[in-house]
Amino acid sequence: MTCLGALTALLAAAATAAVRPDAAREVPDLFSDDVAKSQKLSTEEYLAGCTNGNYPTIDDSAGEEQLHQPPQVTADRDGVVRHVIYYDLAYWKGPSFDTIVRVYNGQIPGPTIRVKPGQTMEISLVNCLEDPVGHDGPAAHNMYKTPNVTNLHLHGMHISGMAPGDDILAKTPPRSVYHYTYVIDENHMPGMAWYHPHHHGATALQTSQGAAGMLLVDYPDEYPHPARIKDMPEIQLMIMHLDLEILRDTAATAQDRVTNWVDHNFVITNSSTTLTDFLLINGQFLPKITMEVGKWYRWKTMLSSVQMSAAFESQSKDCEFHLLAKDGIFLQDAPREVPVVLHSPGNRADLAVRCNKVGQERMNVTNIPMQFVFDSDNQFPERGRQKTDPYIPDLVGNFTDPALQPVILLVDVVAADVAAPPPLEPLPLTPSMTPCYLVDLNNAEVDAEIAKNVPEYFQNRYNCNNVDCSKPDYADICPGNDVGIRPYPEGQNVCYMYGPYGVGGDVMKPRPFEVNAEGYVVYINDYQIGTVNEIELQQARSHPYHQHVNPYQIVDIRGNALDENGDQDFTYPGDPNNNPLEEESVRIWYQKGDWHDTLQMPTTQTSASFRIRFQTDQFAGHMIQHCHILFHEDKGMMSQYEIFGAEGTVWPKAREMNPQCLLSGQGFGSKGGKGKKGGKGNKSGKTSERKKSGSKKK
Ligand SMILES: [Cu+2]
Repeated sequence: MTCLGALTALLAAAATAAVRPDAAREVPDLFSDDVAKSQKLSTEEYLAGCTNGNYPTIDDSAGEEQLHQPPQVTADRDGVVRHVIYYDLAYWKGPSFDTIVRVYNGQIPGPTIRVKPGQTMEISLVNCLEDPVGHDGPAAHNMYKTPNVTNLHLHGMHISGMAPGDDILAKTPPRSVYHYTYVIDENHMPGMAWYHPHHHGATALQTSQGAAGMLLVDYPDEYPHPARIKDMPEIQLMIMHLDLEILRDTAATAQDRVTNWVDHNFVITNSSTTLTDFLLINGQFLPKITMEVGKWYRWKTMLSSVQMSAAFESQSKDCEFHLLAKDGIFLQDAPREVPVVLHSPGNRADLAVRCNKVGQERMNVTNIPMQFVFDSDNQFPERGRQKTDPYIPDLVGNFTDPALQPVILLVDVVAADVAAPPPLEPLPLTPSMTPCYLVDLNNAEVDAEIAKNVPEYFQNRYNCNNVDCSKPDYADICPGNDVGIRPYPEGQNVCYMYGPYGVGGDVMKPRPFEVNAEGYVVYINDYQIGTVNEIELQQARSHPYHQHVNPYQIVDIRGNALDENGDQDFTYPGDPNNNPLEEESVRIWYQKGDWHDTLQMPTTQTSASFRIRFQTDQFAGHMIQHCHILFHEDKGMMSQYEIFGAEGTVWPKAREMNPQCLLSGQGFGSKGGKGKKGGKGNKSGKTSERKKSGSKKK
């Protein structure tokens, strides 16, 4: 029923981090057995499992308590992971105040869903909320809206972006059920993903209340990991940022009448802290874990934040962090010793951790400089001189501000009976452990392949600004435009990426996320399936770039020095001899060759850029991309690429790059052989005609 390795690890972890004994609510068991679970019920039957006004209380008011682990959901006997997610209200007693939240299954975070490569997941999302939906209609487009409409996104999974899979354009209105089916390929990289709502206009409001959970792709038994890695006790740490004051604005605009956020008076009723803006772990304020001295543990950390970035380190340096994977993809040079653990919103880290001195150790928030001042009237008032002092609170992407909350986690390091294990040996990702969609794309042969497929590199740049119809840049989105994009009223603050189509940021044409009567048609670029492609992420420090469906590899990191006037050169690509990552801990964390699905650069250099490469592997259709500051996404900083061609097509050269890489359909540990769709190149597949879309401009 469950992965034995995972179960062993969980049992081992149970001594240090108990599965929540006081779960706010038992999820109703609608099914008598696994066979019954495979059947779909009626909408009424699912809704009968909602709390229907009888809200549970989640009590996280106490600080410095033992960390709870979320409940774990695993596959049924037939290898299908089935789960019902109730999106419903709960009363949350926080460390400083109480409030009403919308959460998954009455818990913060939601249950951890565990799946293995080759399995299928069937998730029924039950929206227990009632009408009205809140602010809606054309005027609400690219604004905070419809807080009671929801959907589900599996962040970090290499799966189809089309229904009934990870289609984030699908909607689940109040009192309805949506059935997702996700097919996970045999060659899917085991690692960490997570799930959260992704209904445009309500993504930030919904996710930031605690509606999020971990999704772990477990290692198959055959995975050739050393036993010492497999047997490390696992500790799941979902770091969450909750800032009531920011959410109050969002809730007001969205006409949220369900929570009490709009009218919340910020009276501190609980005694663990007086902060109303804090980082929680698994919903708890400053929780505590216990570790035996010298023993290795597997920390699975992630940041479910809609705005703030976070970094932490061991205060006394008596705990070691060895990074194994980022964003669910194993490092080529694992384990990589890292002095600081870094997360932008949505990032995950898989770490081997040990503490070497008995006593209490603190995990301290660090002060990595990256400041970006929002000032939409005067875009860059301090261009090149943005190390402002005093620190301005209206920032995005800060990894910083230890003054806000200096410590996020306590570790009680206790004496152990057994001798400490020896240091970790190198754990390189061997060729036979690499899925073909993750082969190294960092060489000249690939350059030639890219040049063939992409005449011009696509440049991605994001921005937020007030619409100014006196400027020609805004012509396309102002009233009277002729390109089929909704006109925005003068002065509306809108977020966007730059266009035009197929080119991106080299021409200053704002392209907010757009719909029209025929559906979502404002693609920003298209890619042929089964090819390698490159994107330059410009001004990459300000907005974490997240891409659905296909993860990407960092192939270049560039910056530009300041000139004698203190101004920054905004020429792209930047200077190859200028690494903009000023801090050593940051340079260790972000390296050429690393894979990510969400990427932001902690630097003070405004014009710093990354180049990324990815394969358009297997999945045709929509590939969404957006800023993972979800407030920006809701305001339009989102777009989609179209991947055209025959579903199932893979890059034919992957096996030339790495003859042992795992093809689609080929499981880990299998001895060579062909996958079920093995070797199907873009020449052998039947190429579908590209969809016409009205607002495309080339
Ligand atoms: Cu952003």
